[in-house]
Amino acid sequence: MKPSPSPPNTISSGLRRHARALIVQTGVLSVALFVGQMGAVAQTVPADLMLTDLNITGIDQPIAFAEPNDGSGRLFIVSRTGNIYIYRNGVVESPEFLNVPSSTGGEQGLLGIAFHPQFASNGRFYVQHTRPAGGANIGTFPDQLTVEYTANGPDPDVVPPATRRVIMTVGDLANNHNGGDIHFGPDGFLYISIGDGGPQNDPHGFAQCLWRKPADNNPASCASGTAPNYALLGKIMRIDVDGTTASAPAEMCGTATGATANYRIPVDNPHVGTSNTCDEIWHHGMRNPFRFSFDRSNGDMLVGDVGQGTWEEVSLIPAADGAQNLGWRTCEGRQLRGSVTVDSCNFGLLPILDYSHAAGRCSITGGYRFRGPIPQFNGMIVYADYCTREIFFGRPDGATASGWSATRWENPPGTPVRPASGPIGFGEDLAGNLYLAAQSDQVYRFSSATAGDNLFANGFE
Ligand SMILES: [Ca+2]
Ligand SMILES: [Ca+2]
Repeated sequence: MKPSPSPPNTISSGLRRHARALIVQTGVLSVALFVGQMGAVAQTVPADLMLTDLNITGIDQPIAFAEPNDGSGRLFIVSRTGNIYIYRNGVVESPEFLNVPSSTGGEQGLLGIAFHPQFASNGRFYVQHTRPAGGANIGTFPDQLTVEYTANGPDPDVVPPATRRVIMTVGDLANNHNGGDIHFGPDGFLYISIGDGGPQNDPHGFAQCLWRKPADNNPASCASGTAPNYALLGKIMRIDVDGTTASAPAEMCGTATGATANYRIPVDNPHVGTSNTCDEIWHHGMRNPFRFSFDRSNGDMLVGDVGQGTWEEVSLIPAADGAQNLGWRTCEGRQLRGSVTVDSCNFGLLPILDYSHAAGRCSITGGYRFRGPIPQFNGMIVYADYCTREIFFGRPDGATASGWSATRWENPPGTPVRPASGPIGFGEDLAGNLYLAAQSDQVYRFSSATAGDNLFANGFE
């Protein structure tokens, strides 16, 4: 039977299973969730909150984590230099789950992983990575690719590379600002972040352009011109990977026009039905949305957008609230780009939290809204700075212009809690435990001996 585009708000049987699991978890956590929703004073940092080093060795630049809801107890850890590992029973297993050959210069590499909501039955998962050297690329630098693999077969701990299918291709012009995070939303659609292409100050104005655009150093020319045309840079995309499109129309910008696309456009995407707007786009106006996440309790999206030279920012976007413009390159944080005048930006969606490059800070990683088994910590937004290695906790305060404020994690007071090297990724397991990956191959877990953090140690199925 020929598949048809998924209607909005329809939940497949597999997703219903997933939804039931979430309801079970929500029920157990209901007291903590209620407290979290009370707002300003609910979230506190347990005095014994720790950044526990899992003493993992042999993973080169861990950057992303994911746990499929398949009962296997496997946590998957992505190495930026191209491998995906299985972590189970406290051990990194050998051989690796899969190698994805990738370019790794600058910020390129294997950057994210997402398991299909029905992975337990269909074996499908998705990665975002930079094409290895030697391929035919759209731009002057290797393309950013969204790729599917299938883990079915006699040994599901190893993936046949031949199951690879390219889903989406985005051209690039520099080795930085590749975004690269990838997650399924609670609606069952796949979301992918990509930066403005680089190198600095979005010279071509891709982030504010919703259409195919030449690299002409003219942000005002948001129109299809002489090929190659760039699109989808500086955006978060939303696509349906449960079907194909036989002949991609021009409004599908992540595949060649007229070719078979290995995805469909959700019918309620915000730019469907308007001309000269790429239909994959969910949000736009970002510089480098290097890491984003979904709040597992309510589906809100949290975007950490890396700033230029002055401000780093975190935006919180309500679930299903598409078509947001996060303001880059007009604004940086809650300010005009490069301005030190606080709250000088009145363009686009303002971030709930930002911080300046004072005191050596340089680049945001994260974050997540903590929903794991440490009840006092529930609802806290967690993010980190790559250069200073400081970790910040954000919470609603009902007082500042954004309604949110953040504090640096210190223990003892005055001494920041830091990973041993620059933080480059966060991730959750099925129980909501939060992990932090650091540049020089460390993996940490947020834990609290007294706050019941083993409550869901074996998952909630
Ligand atoms: Ca780039
Ligand atoms: Ca359109």
